Amino acid sequence: MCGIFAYLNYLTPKSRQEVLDLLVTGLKRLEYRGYDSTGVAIDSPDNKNIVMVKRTGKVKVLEEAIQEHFSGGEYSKPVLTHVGIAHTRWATHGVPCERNSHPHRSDDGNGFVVVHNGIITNYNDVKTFLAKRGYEFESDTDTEVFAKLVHHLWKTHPTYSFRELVEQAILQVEGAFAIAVKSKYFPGECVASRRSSPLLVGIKTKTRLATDHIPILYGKDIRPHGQSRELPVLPRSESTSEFMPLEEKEVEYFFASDASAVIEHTNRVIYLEDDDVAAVRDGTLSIHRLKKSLDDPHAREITTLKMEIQQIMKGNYDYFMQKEIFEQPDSVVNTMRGRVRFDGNAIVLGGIKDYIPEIKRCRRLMLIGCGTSYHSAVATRQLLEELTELPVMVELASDFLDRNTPIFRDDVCFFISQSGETADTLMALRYCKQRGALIVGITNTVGSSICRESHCGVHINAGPEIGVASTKAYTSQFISLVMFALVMSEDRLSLQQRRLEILQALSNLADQIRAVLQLDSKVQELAKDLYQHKSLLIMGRGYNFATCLEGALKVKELTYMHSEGIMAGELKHGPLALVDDSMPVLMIVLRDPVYVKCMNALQQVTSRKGCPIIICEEGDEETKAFSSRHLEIPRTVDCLQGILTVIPMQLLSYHIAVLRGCDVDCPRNLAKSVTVE
Ligand code: G6Q
Ligand code: GLU
Repeated sequence: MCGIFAYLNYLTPKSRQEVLDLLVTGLKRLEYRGYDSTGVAIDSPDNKNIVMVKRTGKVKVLEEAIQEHFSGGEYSKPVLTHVGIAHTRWATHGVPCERNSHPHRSDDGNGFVVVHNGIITNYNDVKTFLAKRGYEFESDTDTEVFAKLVHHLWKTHPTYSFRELVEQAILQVEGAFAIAVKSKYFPGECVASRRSSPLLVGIKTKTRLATDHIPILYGKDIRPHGQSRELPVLPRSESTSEFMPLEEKEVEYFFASDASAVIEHTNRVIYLEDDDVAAVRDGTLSIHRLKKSLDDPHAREITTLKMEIQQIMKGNYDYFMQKEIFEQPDSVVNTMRGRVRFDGNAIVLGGIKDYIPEIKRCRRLMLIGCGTSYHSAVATRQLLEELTELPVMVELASDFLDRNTPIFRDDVCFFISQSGETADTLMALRYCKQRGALIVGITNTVGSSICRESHCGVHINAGPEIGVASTKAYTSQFISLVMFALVMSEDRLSLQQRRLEILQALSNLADQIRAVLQLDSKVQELAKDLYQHKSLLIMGRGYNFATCLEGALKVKELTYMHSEGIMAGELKHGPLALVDDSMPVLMIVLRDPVYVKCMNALQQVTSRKGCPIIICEEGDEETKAFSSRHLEIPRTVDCLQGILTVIPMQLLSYHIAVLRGCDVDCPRNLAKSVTVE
């Protein structure tokens, strides 16, 4: 996830300096979406070229560079019509550095420049195709192929319009993206599109628009995505007419990843849909579709925003944590995107594929992390043991170091960390590396220390997590480790049935997470019962033990209540003494191989007058009968249950924190990235 912002002023004089200010302010509003590097592109003062400024780090650094090099003189002279594009990056391919920052360009002459949000999953194929035609690449990003592809199409089809060139390029790329493109060959024009990443167009005019609808235009070259790798150029699209949505000519357009960047300029926006191509030419906006489907509306509506900036940044959510919980149907898909092929039942983890033979020969797997990241290791250990048939050790980084744990050259050590900067995890990594082990990083932050110091790794692609309490990173770490287990078992005949079952369940996961999120108001009611208590015990076993630990961590850190995750098998060895009719207890009892044992634990609790809240499977009347308070979750394969059971725990801790008046996004005494031991 990152931020795209583009600004087009048509017959509305603005100096380049003003344009740059606008672009920088737009980026600042989007910075919460991703912030490892930034960049802008505007026309050069002689209008013959495109000037780009890029910086690693926050928008502030870019702003300072712009103030230093691009103010005064020619930059303060007004220009009637101009296009500027800008980007704040959250790297997925290539470390954060100036070279990898957007905009990316098509050639030395900056013919076409592109800002992109998301991932182009077939970028390697496109790169190979273009490399054969003489294109040289200067960054490690997936994005660069897009700029060069448009350039290639422009060279081979000189009569195509800017919009048609971008359309043709879009037809050749796979993955999730929002893009905005600027070109020195098409001054005053901007083309933008999206597929699975948000993008909207803000419209500012002096007087009210004549219409609230922009009709959709279709080309005739209707073809499903990704059919061809040979990049044949399709018949040119034939859109009948360009629609004039405006009564007057002076107009300003804003293309942005979300409304927070445009609201201070205009409240009139069009939310683009997947595969819409929005093009502005001669001040006229037109929206085109690559593909016609029966239920398409005839027009895109101009919506009037009624929200404040602060609200929009968090969407309709009150807190970033809440937003991140609700993003999980998308973030889990992003983790799998371009890696899991549900049609062919194949999984490719590009970042570790060359190391798989070495990993298969190892003596044991070690999973090391802290806090929530450690819990993702606990959650997937059983499946890793089953599918890799290797011993799997799960370690808290601090304890692992305290013990001077023996490590051997044929160990494979996974370091799991959302930030990639946690000091304990990083030191454990260095300790293992010195002893010759293979180091695999599982992080959410490309270019972080753990990323850089690992031999290979998996980027979880959950998008930036702002709330200190980790939520979507946990479910994405979980899925990354499950994907690794699936890769390791690819050639084991005896495990094929099991693998298919898991793949099938992965394909349903996003919908099932959506269904669990529907429990929100029910969870809120439960929070009302609990928030004045001092303690909450969370019990479960097997695949759900990790949810108990993670749920208890969430409750502790957000609500400052005591909470403990208890392995149900251990109840009678001590914790049962805590249970009475007033102790709040939550139990996870699902229909999996440990169901009978969980039912025993449930009976032990209820016979001590405990009145647990039960998380059980939809329609499981027998289990529900044990308590009047339950949360039913959809059925999935045992090893993925932990993803569905942790979500009610995230919601519960969130609601209790709100009821107790705690600072949800920044709990006391905690920091997002723990860079001290
Ligand atoms: C939990 C916290 C915390 C976090 C650890 C490890 O809600 O976010 O427990 O998981 O501090 O952080 P990294 O995953 O960034 O290494
Ligand atoms: N995949 C692109 C990159 O790594 C875009 C990432 C983003 O959304 O910021 O540069």
